Amino acid sequence: MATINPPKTTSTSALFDDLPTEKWINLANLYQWKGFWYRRPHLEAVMEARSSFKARDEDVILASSMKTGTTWLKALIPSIMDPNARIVENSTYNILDMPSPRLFRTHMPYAMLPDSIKTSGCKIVYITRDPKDTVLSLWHFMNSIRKPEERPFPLNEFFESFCKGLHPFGPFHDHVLGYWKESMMRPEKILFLRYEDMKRDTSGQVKKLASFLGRPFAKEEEVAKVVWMCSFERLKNLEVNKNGVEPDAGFPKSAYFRLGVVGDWKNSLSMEMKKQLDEITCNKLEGSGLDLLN
Ligand code: PAP
Repeated sequence: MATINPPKTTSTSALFDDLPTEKWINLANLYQWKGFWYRRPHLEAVMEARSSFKARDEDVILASSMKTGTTWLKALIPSIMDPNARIVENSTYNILDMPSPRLFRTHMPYAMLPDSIKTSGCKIVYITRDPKDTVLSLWHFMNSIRKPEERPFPLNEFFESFCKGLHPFGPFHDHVLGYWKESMMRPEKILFLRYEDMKRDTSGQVKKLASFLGRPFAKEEEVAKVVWMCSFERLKNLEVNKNGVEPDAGFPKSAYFRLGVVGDWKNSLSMEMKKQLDEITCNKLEGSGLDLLN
């Protein structure tokens, strides 16, 4: 599955001087553009995609904010579209040469997607998760690239930053709401999934996903096979995921398969943190009809 990351054609350097910028957990500068925060290479890719990406009607776009279940769906979608498909991890692909159906993944907010994705017949699958588990998953993930002699990022600061919406592709809640509202208006265009539903009723959600993609299963055994092929236990124990390194950003592959459960926040977030983030979530989602809390 490729990233929506076409080759650069224009210079965007001058623009960055004028954008609001903040330091994120002592690690990277984030730039704010049209209401969302990005690391510079991500924002450059978003801008390039907006100016040059041309969606095809047969494309499938997997969208999410960070650490909400993308890796799981990156396995499920190709398995459903083509049972013999292998997951491609190569963002240097020439996307113009890719045969249809092309499968893409992106963390772009809905409002920032290239127009052709919104107006063509392509389908979007969005996955989200309780923000308490999301922030904790992101914290562990960022710690996975710390050197052994370095201490973990302070959880308090990391959490506060997340609550303020200051994290790559944040604010989290605005990201979720963008796709949620659109999925309500165009359910045939956007399938909105929650990680918790996927864990509770994996077969049911996988069948729903397959029907949405126009590839409904003929037999129950096929569902069971895809569910097993893409299960956390199986993927985590593949040699490539135990020892490989993600080519673009250099993260160990094992960091993408940490625990894979619902409610791990209870082991690390204090009750004050839970209250604070739940309140933000309730306020932000009020009246939307969406419930994210576990
Ligand atoms: P990304 O934003 O870097 O792509 P993403 O795959 O969305 O990350 O999220 C990673 C989370 O999904 C991890 O959660 P955890 O930190 O709470 O454990 C990871 O363990 C979980 N995950 C990865 N693959 C699967 C899977 N096959 N089934 C269930 N959960 C999974």
